[in-house]
Amino acid sequence: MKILITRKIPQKGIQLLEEAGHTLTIHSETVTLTKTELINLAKQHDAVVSVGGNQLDSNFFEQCNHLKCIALMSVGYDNVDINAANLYKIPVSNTSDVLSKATSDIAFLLMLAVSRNAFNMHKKIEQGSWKNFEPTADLGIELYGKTLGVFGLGRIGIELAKKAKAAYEMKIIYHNRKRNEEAEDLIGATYVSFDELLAQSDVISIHANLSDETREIFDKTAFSKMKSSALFINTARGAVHNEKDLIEAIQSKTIWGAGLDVTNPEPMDKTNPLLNLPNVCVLPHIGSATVETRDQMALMAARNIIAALNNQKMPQVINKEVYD
Ligand code: 8YV
Repeated sequence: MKILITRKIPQKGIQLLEEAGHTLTIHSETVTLTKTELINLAKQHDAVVSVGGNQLDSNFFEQCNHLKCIALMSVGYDNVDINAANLYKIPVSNTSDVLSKATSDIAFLLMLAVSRNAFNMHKKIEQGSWKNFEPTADLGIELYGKTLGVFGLGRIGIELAKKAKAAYEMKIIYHNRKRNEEAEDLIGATYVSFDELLAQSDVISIHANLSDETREIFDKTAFSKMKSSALFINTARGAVHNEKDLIEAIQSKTIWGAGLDVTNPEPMDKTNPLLNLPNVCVLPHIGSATVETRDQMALMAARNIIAALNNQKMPQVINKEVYD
């Protein structure tokens, strides 16, 4: 069968697909396919490994309804119109779980970096503006015994909570659409309302999917309900927060600071004021970017494709309903 891979992926995934006897078209690692290019290429293939944020919308599915399956090399699937995939009974899989540890590491790194204003201190040295030790300057906030509020407690949030408890004995609260009782038992997290999460958290970390419900849920009103010493960490999707409102909240000292691995758009413009605000650390969406995790993601995507092309269920299928 012919498989389109929309960006170069780690060799382990490519090898598995080739060993299974498939013919691969691997698009460039650095150039993003336009919607039209993607459709035209997908029309010539039986399956697609979608890497990055390809917009797989209703038009894509209408035009490419011949596809046997799509494997995403990501856990997030906000770029896919699942209803349209269902309409044409195309199974879509993701790479859940394998990136939870690596992504939660980045959330942890940002939490600590923001609490100690690490990125700006680095810049100060670079610019030659750090002169000498000042006992009352450059003070951070300690995380020991503080409250971590997880917005969207799933696998990544659980991994972060475990680290925050082990390192800083942090108390864990969370807000989800529905309670996650398994996670409550595992990490001793307490379910709270959205407003309670905002009011009680010293650190809020986002681990929710981007959906109509969560789009820009962290806006001016939400920031105004947070502690003035609070840290806002987002490693999920940039559109979960309103960037203008976040800038204003930090400039007006409504909150302490923010750590972002995701922005809207990506890449963030280099003139964005967030890059020069104190207590802000920005990274270029590297949550899953480790050798080990990317290998696992590529292997998982490949295994899902191989299963589907063997007329078996994709192990990590998102839209199970296509098999009903
Ligand atoms: C990927 C991600 O790096 O899995 C996700 O949802 O955001 C990241 O792991 C990105 O989507 C590229 O595929």
